Amino acid sequence: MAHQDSYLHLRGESKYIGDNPPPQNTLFMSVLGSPIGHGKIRKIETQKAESLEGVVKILTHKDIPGENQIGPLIPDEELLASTMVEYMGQPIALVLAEDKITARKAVKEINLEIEPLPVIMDPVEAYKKGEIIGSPRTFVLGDLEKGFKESQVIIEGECETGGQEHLYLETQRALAVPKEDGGILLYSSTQSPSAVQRTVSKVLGLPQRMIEVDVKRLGGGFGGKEDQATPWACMASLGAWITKRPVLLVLHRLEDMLMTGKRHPYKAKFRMGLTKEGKILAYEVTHFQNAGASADLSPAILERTLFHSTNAYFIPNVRIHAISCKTNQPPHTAFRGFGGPQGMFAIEAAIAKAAETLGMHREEIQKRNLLKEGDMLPYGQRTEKCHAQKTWEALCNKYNIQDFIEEVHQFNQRHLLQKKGYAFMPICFGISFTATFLNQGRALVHVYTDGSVSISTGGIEMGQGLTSNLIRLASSALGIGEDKIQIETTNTTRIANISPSAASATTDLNGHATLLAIQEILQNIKEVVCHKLTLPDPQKITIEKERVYYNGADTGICWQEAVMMTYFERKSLSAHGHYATPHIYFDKNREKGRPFAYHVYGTAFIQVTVDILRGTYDIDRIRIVHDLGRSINPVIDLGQIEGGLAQGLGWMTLEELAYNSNGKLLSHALATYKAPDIHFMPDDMKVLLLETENPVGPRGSKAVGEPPLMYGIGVFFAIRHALLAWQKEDYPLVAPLTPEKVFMNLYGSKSQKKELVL
Ligand code: MTE
Ligand code: LUZ
Ligand code: MOS
Repeated sequence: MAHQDSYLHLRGESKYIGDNPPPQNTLFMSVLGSPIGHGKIRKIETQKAESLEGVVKILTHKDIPGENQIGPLIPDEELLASTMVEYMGQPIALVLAEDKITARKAVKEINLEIEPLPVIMDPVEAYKKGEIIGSPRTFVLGDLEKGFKESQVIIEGECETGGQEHLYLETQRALAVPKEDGGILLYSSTQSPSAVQRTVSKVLGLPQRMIEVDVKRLGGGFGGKEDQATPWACMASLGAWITKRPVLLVLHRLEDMLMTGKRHPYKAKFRMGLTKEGKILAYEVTHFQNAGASADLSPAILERTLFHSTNAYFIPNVRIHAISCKTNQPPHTAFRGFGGPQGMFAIEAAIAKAAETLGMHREEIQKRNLLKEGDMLPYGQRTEKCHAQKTWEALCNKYNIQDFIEEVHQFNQRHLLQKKGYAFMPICFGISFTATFLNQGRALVHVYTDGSVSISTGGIEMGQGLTSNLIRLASSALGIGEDKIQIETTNTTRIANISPSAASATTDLNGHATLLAIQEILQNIKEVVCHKLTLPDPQKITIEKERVYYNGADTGICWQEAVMMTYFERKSLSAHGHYATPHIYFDKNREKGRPFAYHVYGTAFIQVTVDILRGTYDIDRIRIVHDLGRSINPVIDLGQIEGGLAQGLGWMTLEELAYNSNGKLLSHALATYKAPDIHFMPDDMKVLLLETENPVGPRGSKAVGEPPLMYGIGVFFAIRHALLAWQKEDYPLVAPLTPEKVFMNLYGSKSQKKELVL
């Protein structure tokens, strides 16, 4: 089954907010962001802008009828800045105009007087000044000091990862339409309709029931719309509530890149103790998260960093410490992996350093310490159905990796101006929201009298293929064709209190809920059929290919007839399913529990060639063995693996957010921010979907959305490996490793560099 939207997408026919002509009388909104990174607002003068022809109204914090507060976890974020601005681009005022161009023009005519204050861009500097968000967290396993005492080698070091722009194709946007009762019908490009509903209700001072949020699909979210679709929806709603006219707000790409938060940059300090054979006995790490100017989801993201700090390895003695640091960058937010990748990068960096100190291959240490069945993770959960070693071995055997490694060594002996490098990258990613209460999903299923089916869930289609997965699951549960099933928009009046479509758990939660609702309807149908045909046991009814069987024998009744019978018997053909992931909990006081329903495992092999003259590089080949459970739809899953991988590769290599010292983002356009394209991906790429058991997933499937991103981390160490083949040196463990940085690593520093002699 192809991706449900593929034909529409390819033909450019899929609809997004703002694609259809806006409703009559619609006003266009434009946002004035702070021109500086930190300062005290002295004056906001709007008269001149307001007098422009076509401008209807200018809104500031004073126009907010409810609370000027949108922080999702900690109330530390204003919708519109009142007295202080804390990052460049922070929204201050809104223009409502009869057309888009006038709205944009008027923004420039608003006069601001802001007294500048010092800007902090570095998390460690913020930490030293006491600028932290929430409380630092610490996970402990075993006895760290004892582990270090028993170690034969101890290494320490520092590493750094950069931020990442989400670069969803569809920028942030919302259309707010006033309803007759004073409420708002809101079309928002959000991963979290209930977060939008909740926050708009707070900002407008209206009950949640008066805010209806409807989402058809997103042109990508990648975490960037888990929480940060909310402010724009609030702004459009504020405009609609005040003017009683529909309001459309669509961010320009430049505005989106300047104003929204990104993946959190991190710095980390680590210490690792090992035996001479490479067994890791102790690991200590402190993560400094660059949270930006307000909390947003940072505390939850910090938590996932803690959970994933030992990646796919068992380490008996561990101390993980993590601090969220407040800086003058936009509030950084969810991004595929949600803090996990940053935690995993640090241990991979430590292993690289350890290997270089011990004179071993990195993969020897990786392999020796891979998780096994029943191993204890630092947060108190033991591995169950652990496939860390299995995916590693399957990778080596299936793809003859040893041959590639030979090839790399031989190539490096023969070539001076080019060096090859490789890296293995195992992953272990926990599936479930770490905030246990979010692990719930709901579905509303209707069967119409013609036998066609309508399904609403809390899940959002953002390109990841949720719609296709739900259709597949429903079609096989009902025993009817995929063409009979329709997935509706996600709407807060049909499904309430929705958890964000995030944490890779959308199909798990909403798929299970859909299956529960379907079971309830099928029960009614089966009982009616048995009653009508005077058969004793409804459980013996099955439906396959739209025909009804009893005990395996055709009853002569088809799906649609069974549906009609049920209707005439006045039994319900609709049901609401509610699913909550079983057996998960976490005790934050002890920092122990069983937070994840299961883990996803996999191993990647990445090989690169570095041009030693220019610092440029190519990815030669990638091999991946990925643990998928029983795939609902391999085409979708493969797309997720390749897409996630590409994003991970980009994060580690090309994608660099450059700020100046005043907090201005310099790389705020696609001319200056380079994301990987199809040419950057290796021509030679193979993925093996390893079928494994997962009793917890719908139809035995496993979540796939985020984990593959972390395979991309391997490319950093593959490039480093090639650099080491040129010259052994303690290269900085700083990502992204852009071609410029590679060049500077090769020739840039004052230390004695090997001279290139031809
Ligand atoms: N794939 C596409 N095409 N577009 C997206 O926005 N988001 C990613 C991933 N894959 C995303 C995507 C992120 S961050 C998550 S959490 C999951 O999809 C969310 O969907 P799922 O829970 O259905 O996997
Ligand atoms: N969002 C969230 C997430 O609120 N909690 C999580 O654990 C999570 N994990 C991944 C992505 N988004
Ligand atoms: Mo994904 S970062 O959980 O939206």
